[in-house]
Amino acid sequence: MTVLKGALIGCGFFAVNQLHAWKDVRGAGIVAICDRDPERLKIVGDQFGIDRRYGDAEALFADGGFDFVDIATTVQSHRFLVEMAARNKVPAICQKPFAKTLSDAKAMVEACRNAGIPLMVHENFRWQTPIQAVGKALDSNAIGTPFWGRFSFRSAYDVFSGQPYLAEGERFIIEDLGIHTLDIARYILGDVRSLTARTKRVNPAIKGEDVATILLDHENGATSVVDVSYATKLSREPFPETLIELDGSEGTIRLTQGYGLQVTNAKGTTTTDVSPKLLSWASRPWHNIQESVYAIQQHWVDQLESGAQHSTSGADNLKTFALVEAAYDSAARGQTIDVGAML
Ligand code: NAD
Ligand code: 89V
Repeated sequence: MTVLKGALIGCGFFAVNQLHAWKDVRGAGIVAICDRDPERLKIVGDQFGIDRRYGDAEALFADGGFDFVDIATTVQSHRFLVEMAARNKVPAICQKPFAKTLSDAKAMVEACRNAGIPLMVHENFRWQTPIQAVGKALDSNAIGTPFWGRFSFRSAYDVFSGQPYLAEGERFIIEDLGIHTLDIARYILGDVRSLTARTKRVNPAIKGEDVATILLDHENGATSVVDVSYATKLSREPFPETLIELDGSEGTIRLTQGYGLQVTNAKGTTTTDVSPKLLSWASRPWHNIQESVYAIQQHWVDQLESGAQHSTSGADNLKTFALVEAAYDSAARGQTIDVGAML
């Protein structure tokens, strides 16, 4: 089997998961890393035994010798680095949030399309084992036609210790976490016609909103609610589980805390354990996310080999990113936003 060579840019908090996952992925490996912070470059280079190290992305691309680039920096550099990949005709993966604005995101997709290179957004939450299980149950027609859904992520987990920048932005939960939940809602119930949102900041120590409630009108006529909060103190902390409720013409699906999948229809109720695997390098409670990192990276390689579209291609992610922008716009103006008109 051909082994694709990858370069990874941005050796911070989350990239460590990506590098572990690349070691497990069939058909690819990371041969070079880049970070403008020499300390991170050394720590990560030593940990994963990668000798080709760069402090500057231009120098990395100038040296070349890799088949794809995995951009794991924070959002400020995404457009710059994706366009650099396009100029160098190197297929690219870019972490979420894909861009700072929808117009930047559209320009990035256009640049890669013009360069003829595949572009995938590392939108990994839809690849979580429990989310895939919900999708499969729905596809098997277990509950008929879904007409209502709820996609919920409510927690008081301290995300700021690992990712201090999350406390500093004008925007927080929709841009960072709700983006995943909105993507799951699209993945399960299809694209969205219009959206209405309300936001709040409960934690006085951060700048952005930490609570959001979003009502989605899906193109297929279903209605769903995406509700996300980092201000919700529960007896049993659910981080980082997304809980799902779906009502359909023939039954219901519930993805409950602790990774239980309950399907009820005319045949009765079945309950299945859909827990993610604890990979050798993973740790609880992050293992659910960590397994999905492996899954999306394997998908990247599989689709490159077959020439098929990626599930979370840049073009697909524009439709998720539009929901993020629409949610902020709706909350600011107190109005329902026509999402189709933004695309
Ligand atoms: P981080 O700040 O810990 O790491 C980013 C690294 O990129 C830093 O080491 C920084 O020096 C480097 N960097 C920034 N700009 C650069 C440039 N132009 N050239 C070279 N190096 C550069 O951030 P993080 O917490 O690892 O987050 C990175 C991205 O991953 C963010 O977009 C975040 O939203 C995303 N993330 C995704 C998930 C997920 O499940 N998909 C989870 C956590 C974080
Ligand atoms: O997925 C993310 O981007 C992370 C976390 C799960 C902690 O919100 O920031």
